[in-house]
Amino acid sequence: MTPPVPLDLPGYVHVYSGKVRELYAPLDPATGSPSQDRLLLVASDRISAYDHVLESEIPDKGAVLTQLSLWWFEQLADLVPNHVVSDEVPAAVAGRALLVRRLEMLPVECIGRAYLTGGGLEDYRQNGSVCGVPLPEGLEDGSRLPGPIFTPTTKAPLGEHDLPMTFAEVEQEVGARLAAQVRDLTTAILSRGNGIAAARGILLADTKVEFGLDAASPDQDGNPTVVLADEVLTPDSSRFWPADQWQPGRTQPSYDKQFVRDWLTSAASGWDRGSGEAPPPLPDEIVDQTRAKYVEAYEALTGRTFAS
Ligand code: Q0Z
Repeated sequence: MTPPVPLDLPGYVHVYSGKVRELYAPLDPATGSPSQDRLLLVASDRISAYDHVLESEIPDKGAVLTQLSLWWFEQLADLVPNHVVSDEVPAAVAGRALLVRRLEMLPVECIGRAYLTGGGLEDYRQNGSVCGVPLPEGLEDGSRLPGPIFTPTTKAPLGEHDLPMTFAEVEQEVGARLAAQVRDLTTAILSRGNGIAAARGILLADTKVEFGLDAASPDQDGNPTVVLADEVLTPDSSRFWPADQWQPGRTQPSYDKQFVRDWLTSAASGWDRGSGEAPPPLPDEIVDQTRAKYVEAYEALTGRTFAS
């Protein structure tokens, strides 16, 4: 796999590459040294499927997800402060980047689940519980859970898979007070998200959120403020399902990636998912249909028109 070349952004230094996003640090114009308290978070148009980053890009995907995340941060602002400083960014990344507060990130992927699928379903089938949270018998792929649950994982290095954590393990990592705080915030964010999405015909099966600490602004008790970071309630961090096609007992169609998955696993692609080979480039028609689904999700959720 060839890693993408980071953009040359004058006034910024590249600090990290994720699968489909990049992090930069602004340079202090006076000293030329990287900022210690700000980051530029840039979303690319890259897309992953079946654990591969595809060579085909989806035009405007980075901008749609950035604008959606920004909109969700506003919808959630009464529940939790967020890391956004500004959407005024270099022209080369206009619309698809945010300037954010640099936080001390908690070493936990905070996952909330409202429906059972994916890794949660595997854990349930083996143990009758997910991350130690006991669940009723008889649930199937896509079942709605009795209530939203917190199913944290470790943050594995890039290329490795995250592992389920129990709540007790999160407590050991960050302390009991913070563990309870991020658990309650994660389920509150997912519930708020589902409340808003339901009215638009979309289910949010699960979501991954990340929190950081802002030591510079202590809360009422003098503890560092817990801040919602990264991206929030985007199709890359959450499973979006069309509500009218929800049918427990099978794999649910994905709101955004279904055309990609269906084509990659069809005879037409000539690709064998189990081969370890890179998937082939997507046909233009699959790219166009997928772009339209991202825009449709953005417009349905926000009630805004996506302007590229
Ligand atoms: C986010 C990631 C990538 C995008 C670190 N506010 C923050 N403060 C400190 N660190 C982070 C954030 Cl958001 C942070 N990530 C994940 C990687 C592009 C987001 F390459 N890693």
